[in-house]
Amino acid sequence: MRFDTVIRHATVVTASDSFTSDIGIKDGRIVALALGLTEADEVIDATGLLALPGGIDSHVHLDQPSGDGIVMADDFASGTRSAAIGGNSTVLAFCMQEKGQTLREALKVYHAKAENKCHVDVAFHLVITDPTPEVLGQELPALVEDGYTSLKVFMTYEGLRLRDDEILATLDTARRTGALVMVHCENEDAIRYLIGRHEEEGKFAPKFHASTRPIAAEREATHRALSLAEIVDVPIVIVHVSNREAMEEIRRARQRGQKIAGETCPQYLILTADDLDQEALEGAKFVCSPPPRDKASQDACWEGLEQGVFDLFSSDHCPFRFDDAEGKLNEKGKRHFRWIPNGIPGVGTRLPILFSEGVRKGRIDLNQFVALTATNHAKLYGLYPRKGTIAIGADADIALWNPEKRVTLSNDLLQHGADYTPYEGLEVEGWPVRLLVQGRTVMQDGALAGADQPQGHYLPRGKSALVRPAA
Ligand code: DUC
Ligand code: ZN
Ligand code: ZN
Repeated sequence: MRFDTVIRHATVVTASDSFTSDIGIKDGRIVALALGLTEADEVIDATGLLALPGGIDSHVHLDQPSGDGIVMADDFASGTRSAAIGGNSTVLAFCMQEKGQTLREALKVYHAKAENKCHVDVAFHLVITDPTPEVLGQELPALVEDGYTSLKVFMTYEGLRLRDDEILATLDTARRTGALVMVHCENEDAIRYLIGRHEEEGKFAPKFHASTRPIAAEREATHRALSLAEIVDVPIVIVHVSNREAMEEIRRARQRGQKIAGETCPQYLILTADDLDQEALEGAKFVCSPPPRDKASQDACWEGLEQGVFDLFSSDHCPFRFDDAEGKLNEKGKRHFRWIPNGIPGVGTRLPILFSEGVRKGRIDLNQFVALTATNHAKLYGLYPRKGTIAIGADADIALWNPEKRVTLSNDLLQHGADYTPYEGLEVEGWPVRLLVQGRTVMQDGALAGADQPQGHYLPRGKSALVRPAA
């Protein structure tokens, strides 16, 4: 057979195996894994490189409305560009329902935002902010059938948070339809109370973002979300876990027999609350929710990754420019932490950070790396086996990594829309040097290939591997 592309002499790594093979690609798919493949229009010599499934970042915010006068730093073009630079072939972005809006209307808006802009493949999670009987009873079941098989609910943020009875109703719809619910777990009332107390005490600096969102507020909400899921008998994903106490709630729920997925993110391995405590509002660069904690919490998150409490390692890329009146340093944000938009950029740095700090430092092995960054995302969000692995018939989404390349992270490399990276100056070992998405080279040596013609596809999805077939 003559292939479109052959990758030769690669060390192929999947979530379960590592082996030497050539990879034959035809019509965007992997069609052969064997030694001695040569007949191809294009031959890529991967001697000394690892061939990993392209990263799947299942927690990315792009072009999302973020409050009066605030503009998210990445649209679908710049966000997926940075994703490609960082070795990702697929991102799952959020489609935020505005209050009063139907989900179909929201999807129309987000499809338009993404159309002809994406450098990698994309899919959408629905964010449910207005769970009316029509939304839960009619729209959502139809949308799940149409391939929108996951949704997110918030327990914090006025205007976004759902009450417990609304969460229960949403979970019940998920159970009936086979959707997977992601939950942002922080206790809004406790946070409100603490913000009020901080205001009385004249505490307005960025560092107080962290002290108004303590571990107990995350742990309590995590426990409550897990209890609500138990009551309805439905699997959920606890997203962006920042500390041991929330992680242990997941472990205990699993021991009770619940089907739960857990996610953590680079910020909880690398940053601490001390990063928010800096001169000249510099701390605003690190404001995200839940906030980074302390060294013991970092160690706990590593333990969760090593021991499989966490299935997912995602970026929670939610970028705002720092030195910008529409970003972190907006007029109100300069005076009070509660107006600093929550979120940090990270889609371009997620994989190198876990590769370097995790694999190269011996905390996890390469197969765990692949599971945590690609395969589990595909399985949990209904993209497997088309995505997330290197196998016959899968999309040819392949990241070629130089495992020894040393890079000092800097904002210029990442090509996102933010004017900073929270990881400036961090040295990493291991770097993605080439990325194929559905057989096309999209990134090579830190630059986009064919940048003028984004060719990422929208991906309708099947149901999560965590979801049992409806009884
Ligand atoms: N939750 C997220 O998932 N991302 C950014 C901000 C937030 O609160
Ligand atoms: Zn969240
Ligand atoms: Zn998020």
